[in-house]
Amino acid sequence: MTDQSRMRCQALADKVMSAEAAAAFIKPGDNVGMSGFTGAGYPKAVPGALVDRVKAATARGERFSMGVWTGASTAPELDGALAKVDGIDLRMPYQSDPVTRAKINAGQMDYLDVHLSHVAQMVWEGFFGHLDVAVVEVAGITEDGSLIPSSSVGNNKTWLDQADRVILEVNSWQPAELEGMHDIYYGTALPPHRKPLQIVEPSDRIGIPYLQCPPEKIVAIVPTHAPDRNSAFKPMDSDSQLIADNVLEFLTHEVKAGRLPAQLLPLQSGVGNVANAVLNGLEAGPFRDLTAYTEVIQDGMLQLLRSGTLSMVSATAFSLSDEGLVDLRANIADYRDRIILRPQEISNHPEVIRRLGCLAMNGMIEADIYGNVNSTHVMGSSIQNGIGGSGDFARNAWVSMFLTPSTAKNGAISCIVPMASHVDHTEHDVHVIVTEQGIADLRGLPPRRRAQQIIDNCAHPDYRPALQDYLDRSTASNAGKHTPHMLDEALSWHARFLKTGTMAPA
Ligand code: 0RQ
Repeated sequence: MTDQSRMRCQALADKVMSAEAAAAFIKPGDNVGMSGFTGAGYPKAVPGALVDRVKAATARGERFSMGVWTGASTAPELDGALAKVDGIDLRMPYQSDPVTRAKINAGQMDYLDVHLSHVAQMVWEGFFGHLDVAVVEVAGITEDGSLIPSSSVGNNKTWLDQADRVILEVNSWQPAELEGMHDIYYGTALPPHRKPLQIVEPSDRIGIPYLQCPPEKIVAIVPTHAPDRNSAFKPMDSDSQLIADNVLEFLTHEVKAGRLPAQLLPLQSGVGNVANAVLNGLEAGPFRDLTAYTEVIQDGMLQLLRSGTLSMVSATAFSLSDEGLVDLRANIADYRDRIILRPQEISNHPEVIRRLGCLAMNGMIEADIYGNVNSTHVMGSSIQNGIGGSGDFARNAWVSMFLTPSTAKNGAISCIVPMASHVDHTEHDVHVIVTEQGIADLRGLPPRRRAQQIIDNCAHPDYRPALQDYLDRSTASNAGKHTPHMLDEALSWHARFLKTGTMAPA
């Protein structure tokens, strides 16, 4: 049944139908732009109906697969379910689903790992082909047909602008108080017609609270009442606590040195447990009245808003655990004036990040001794998630921090290695590396001094002697060279792990 308070537009009433009927508007080979960002605001009904269509086609001996484009990661019932039935032939721009990951790494699905701020302009330029259908969750449709965005914005504006056919899911489970929280900017243009974005504080609004879509493009409206997918955060372990403590100490030191104001600069915090732990750590620190210009709002951010540590946050999506969601729904009247959700091309816009001077804190898989960072590929070849927004922020931040425990897989892998097996963030974009062991502040240091800092301060003691030996022998055998490596040994640590199950020297 349609919830009249959410479906207020009488002119669109005849477009209401079941998910099955709506899914019939999607054809094999279509490119489909879906809403969804870190488990928030993804369509809840049409993907399941699409899975049934794919299964029926397969049973008839036909192939039914699509290009699936989103804001970022979605949920098992979208990414996982469609991947499982081989319904996706190309996925972009970010995923974190185990089934999708396995299909990509088995070579059965193509994946484009794209900077999140680049997606909209690359779609306008046509690099991914034409967008046939948009499937977008909204929290409601107003009397005049304006769309109330849901718990994420992501690329929805671009999907609605570019798609030939639009399917809307109106999810009455999403809080009604979302109305008014969003800032959708309609002034974007391609060069040479671009204008400066007038965001000089994270709290600045430059757009309107609604998404717009020409009514003649809307082919189906599906009422739903279903929760977002939420991932629980792991309980804070001692490594995460130590990393958080190290970040706090660094920020305090920067304030003392006069390089950061007492209210710091707008925070950006990446996905994952370590990032959430750092936010929790800030709660205990001396800082008040902070702001965040970031991509996702995690549990830790809500807690900081509640206590006043954070005065406001600008992002593109929520990324909450079950407890975080209960908190948001219970206190949304209090939070709503201090949260702005924007399209990801604006939340992650290099121009704004550079102007505001964001403090970027992102997780990583490994860093090498010279400061090159791998965020995406395990052992150089297997995609984990994707670069997401980490490059948008790292490249343009005032201070770009990368955080990781010093080892992975119970100590069998050192996250500090001689040479990164894949590079997402070069030594030029990585300012500070933080592990539970300590901090390496690489700013102003030439390569060999960077290497010494990283080995001394960040590497696990079990791996420090071997890393030191690598640096010493590389330096000796390359006397006078700028960034000494022994190419025959550079990736031998990864090769040793693949052969023996540990990077530890025999
Ligand atoms: O494997 O899942 O099998 O246990 O990688 O590692 O320690 O749980 O860390 O959840 O913080 O994720 C870089 C992936 C870190 C994330 C990454 C294995 C480890 C584990 C996950 P299991 P942890 P986190 C803006 C910011 C890119 C996007 C981004 C990420 C799994 O932070 O996706 O920054 N970043 N977005 O065991 C082999 C190593 C390893 C390793 C860890 N050196 N070698 N495996 N692992 N280190 C937000 C958005 O864009 C949405």
